[in-house]
Order: sequence, then structure tokens, then C-alpha cells
Amino acid sequence: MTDAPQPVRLVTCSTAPNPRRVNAFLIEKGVEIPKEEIDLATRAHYDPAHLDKFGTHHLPALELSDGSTLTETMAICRYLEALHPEPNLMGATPLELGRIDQWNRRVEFMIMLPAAYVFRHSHPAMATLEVQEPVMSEWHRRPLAKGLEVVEARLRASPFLAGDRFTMADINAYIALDFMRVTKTRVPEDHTATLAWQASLADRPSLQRYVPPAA
Ligand SMILES: N[C@@H](CCC(=O)N[C@@H](CS)C(=O)NCC(=O)O)C(=O)O
Repeated sequence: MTDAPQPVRLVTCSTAPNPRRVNAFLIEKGVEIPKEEIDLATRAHYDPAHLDKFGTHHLPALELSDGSTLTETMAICRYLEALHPEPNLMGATPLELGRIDQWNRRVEFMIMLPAAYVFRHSHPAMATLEVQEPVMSEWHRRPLAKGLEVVEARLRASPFLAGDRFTMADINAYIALDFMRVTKTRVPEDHTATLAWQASLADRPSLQRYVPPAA
């Protein structure tokens, strides 16, 4: 993969959950990419030059050495995993590849997405980015609770989401559950497997919350 275009710039907002997933992935890999931090509240990601370059306002967004770009958190991680295969985070055997993808998608669709709807349609800080419909926020609380049950059932049967080792699926789930706090949803007290799994990962450097430098 040495002739593959190399990452030259990661446009990110490290406090936001999707960029945070890529940041965690990079820390686990021990790989550094020059970062451009954007404060979403400034709407700098809607700048025409940014939209023209990346084709979307969504962060994270990766620029490569040949001038091309990649967006979508999992696509970026997939590319970085191909460039830097070790430590493996996305699957080392055919079955692991499938299992990790399965849990990545479940976490995205069953936790990340409903939590994002609850947050974006209710929180005053999101009013600059979203045409807020309170009903959208309330409606998504139930699928979010269901998603938590799915994760709890899995972690009662398995030490990590995709099997017996830490993978991208755990990064995704940990950050999704942490993000969920902004919806004032907590992991229920009787979800003991999820709480124990969270506690076991809490000191991992890749999973620490980003604290922006003082202005
Ligand atoms: N499907 C995309 C979602 C990216 C996304 O929604 N990013 C958020 C930050 S967590 C964003 O850029 N929001 C800016 C906005 O909504 O204006 C991915 O997986 O990367």
C-alpha cells in the first residue's frame, strides 16, 4: 500500500462524536495526521471552498496526498486500516470482518442515529445546524432505549461487542454511549454488562473526551 495516497489533512471537530471515532481509531493505531479543527457552531464546514473540496458538510473529512478526499467515518477508518493494518481493529479473519461490520452498523443505526435525532431536534446549541422538530426528538427516544437493550444482551454473552477482543465496534459503541449523555439518557442501572464493559474501557487513552485548548 506504499503507493497509495497518504492522508495529509483531517478536517475534524474533535468534540463531535463522528470525528471523535476517527480520532480514537488513530490513537489506537498510533498514527498522526495533521488536523484542522472546526467549531461547528461557526458553520465553517458550510464554506463553499470546503463543500467544493469534500462534497459534503459532514465531518470528519480527509484529504489525501493526490488531492482526492474521503468522508464518512467508517470509510475513512477502512482506508486507514488498509494503510496501517496493525493493530487490527476492523477484522483479521473473514468472520471477524463480518462480525465487526455487523456491530458497527447496529451501533450506528440503533444508538448513534437515534441519539443524534434526540439531540439535534431538542438542544438549543443545535438550532444553528438543524430545523428543529421536537416531535423528532421525542420519537427517537424509544428506538434509542431499544438499541441499549440490544447492546446489553450482546455484552452479557460476549466480553467485547464483536467477540473476545477490543475492535472498532467497541470504539463506536463507547463513543455512541458517551455521546448519548447529551440527550440526558443514561445506561439503565440494570444493564450491568454494559456498565462493566464501559468501566473496563474508561481509562483507554483513545476513548478520553477531547478538551479544546483554552482560547
Ligand atoms: N455519516 C457520517 C455522519 C457525519 C456527521 O453527521 N458528522 C457531524 C458531526 S458528529 C457533522 O458534521 N455535523 C455538522 C452539521 O450537521 O452541520 C459519518 O459517519 O461520518
